[in-house]
Amino acid sequence: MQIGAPVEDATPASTTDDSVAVVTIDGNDQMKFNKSEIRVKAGQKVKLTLKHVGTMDIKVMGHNWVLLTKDADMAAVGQAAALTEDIQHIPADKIDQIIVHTKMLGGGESDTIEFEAPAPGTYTFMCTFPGHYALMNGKFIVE
Ligand SMILES: [Cu+2]
Repeated sequence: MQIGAPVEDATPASTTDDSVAVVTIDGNDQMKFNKSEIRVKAGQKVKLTLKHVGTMDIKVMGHNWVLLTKDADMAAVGQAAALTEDIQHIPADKIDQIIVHTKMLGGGESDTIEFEAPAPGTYTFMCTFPGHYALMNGKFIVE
């Protein structure tokens, strides 16, 4: 290093590289997600935003985005979630089958979560609002 040379500004690490997967998924008043498949790469940080693009109330048409473990039983999680009193509908007795989840949202709301992509494989995502998982589910693929 030259003595007297101007000090260069530190270059910030790029945040637009492959280390972050930015994902947006919508849920609507027709009880549908707008994506049935989400692909990310192993080792990526996932920044996922769920948007409820409808107008219905959380108590009538709430949506969340719940990522299940590889060996989870979606129907069992969905049925347990329907029995929970809490509006979040995250069943305490099935929490070991859930990797990560957003908040439950009503129309017009959104929530962003960040998590590390799990090991490569195919996972299931779902909405745990009572009665929604049969229509509101999809594959989360880690390549
Ligand atoms: Cu839903």
